[in-house]
Amino acid sequence: MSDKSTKPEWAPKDAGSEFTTKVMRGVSGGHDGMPGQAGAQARSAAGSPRRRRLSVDEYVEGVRGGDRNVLGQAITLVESNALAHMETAQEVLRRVLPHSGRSIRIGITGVPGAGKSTFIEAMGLYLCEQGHRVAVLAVDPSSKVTRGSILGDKTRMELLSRDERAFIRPSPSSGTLGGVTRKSRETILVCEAAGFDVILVETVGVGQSETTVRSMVDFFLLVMIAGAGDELQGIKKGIMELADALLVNKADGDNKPRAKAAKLEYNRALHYLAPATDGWQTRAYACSSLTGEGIPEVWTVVEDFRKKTTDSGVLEKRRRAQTMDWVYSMVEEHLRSSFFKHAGVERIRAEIEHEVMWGRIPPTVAVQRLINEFEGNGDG
Ligand SMILES: Nc1nc2c(ncn2[C@@H]2O[C@H](COP(=O)(O)OP(=O)(O)O)[C@@H](O)[C@H]2O)c(=O)[nH]1
Ligand SMILES: [Mg+2]
Repeated sequence: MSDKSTKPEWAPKDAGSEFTTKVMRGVSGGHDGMPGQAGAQARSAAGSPRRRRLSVDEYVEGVRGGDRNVLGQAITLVESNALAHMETAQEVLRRVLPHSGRSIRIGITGVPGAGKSTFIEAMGLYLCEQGHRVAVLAVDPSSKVTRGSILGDKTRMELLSRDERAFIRPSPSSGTLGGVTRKSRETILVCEAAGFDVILVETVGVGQSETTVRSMVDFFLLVMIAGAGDELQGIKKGIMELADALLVNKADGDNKPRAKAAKLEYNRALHYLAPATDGWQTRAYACSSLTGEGIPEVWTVVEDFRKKTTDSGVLEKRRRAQTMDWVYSMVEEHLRSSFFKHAGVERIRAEIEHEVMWGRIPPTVAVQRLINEFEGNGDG
């Protein structure tokens, strides 16, 4: 920017002193208000002090041409929370959208240590050999500045990350699940436009992230280990009911018989559960991500799923519903944030909270007063 002021670049040109936000020099595109630590890492890794910002055309052509460097930058752009980037990001997304969607999106969940990352590497390498192009993303709502535990995983996906046909992207750093969700969904679209035909999404955080990842993928895989009790694995009926396949991993060495037994047991249990996908029976399988045994069979299951759900129209219906969910969850997120940022709401909040906590007004009255404030005067 030629403007030497420290006003943020998204401020209107004639903005006066009401814009109290200042831009720190030398910091470009931080994440969630964290002055770009991730960006700084990326820049030093790339060995260049500060990249020239690309034009929309350059982003789109780079992504479509499979330029990994530009793809990485495009994802950083859509992950950015800076308003100045959002406009470009949305334009890039709009342009790549017609080229997206031509992939199978697979979510992978399971407790830490189950072997998700190891499985992804084994599956990813197998798929690359089969001529596929594989993008690996992680969704970790708990990762804030450090970009999460996937950093440790990346070293485990060493072989895959060196493969030209694969692309590995760690979790976007963000404080909110909603933020992470938006970014991950948009990242999926960008990867698809770049020609990746298999998208593997690893849930890294435990708990809330399963439903989130389920809501952005076609096929959902629950990775488990034999021997550990179900409770230990955090496996609740609810999570099993989200899965299109259960995979007992580490079926190797001494553990092999136990893994086979666990597979049978899960298959029995699955009879009593509602399937996650219409017209598809969820089953348990066993594999070893270490030896690769059973990995091709898992892929056969995914292909079978894809064929069946494509023919029945269930896949398309799911994707349309997911897109609409996405729209409304973004609307909700927007409303929530404008509510809490609203000047009037901010002004009366403490007092109302106090009154509710001390039992002076019922919660319904508190809600009414907050909403009246929010809707009544638009000075926020
Ligand atoms: N024996 C055996 N070990 C495995 C297998 N898959 C993963 N592991 C090991 O289990 C540990 C956790 O794996 P990781 O992929 O990081 O699990 P994640 O937390 O679910 O991503 C690592 O030490 C892996 O080497 C497998 O199929 N067999
Ligand atoms: Mg992992």
